[in-house]
Amino acid sequence: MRLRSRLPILAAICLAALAPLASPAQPSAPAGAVITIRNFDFAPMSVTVPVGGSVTWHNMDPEPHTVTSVDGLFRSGGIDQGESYTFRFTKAGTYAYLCSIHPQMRATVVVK
Ligand SMILES: [Cu+2]
Repeated sequence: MRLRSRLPILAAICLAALAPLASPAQPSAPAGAVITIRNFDFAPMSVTVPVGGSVTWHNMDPEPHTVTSVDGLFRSGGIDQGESYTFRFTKAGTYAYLCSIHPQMRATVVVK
């Protein structure tokens, strides 16, 4: 169990060591993503992050929104204008979410 929990750290260290050899197109650290909430839309509507990556939603609208996963994994509560919510994804999968206040606002996070 203990060794298992260290494996992602070891992998990150290995990736960091190899980063200078990689092409510039490849990120050198586990990437995160930022999603802007504006005009009652999530932009971009689909992001892909690696396992262990974080996604931050930033609300630009003068209206509160939420980030609520369809399967119940995460639930931001109201995010006011200028505020953010961050969630770290630890398992691969495709996560559909919506704004619980405006359920027509829907988007997806892919973790792999
Ligand atoms: Cu909303």
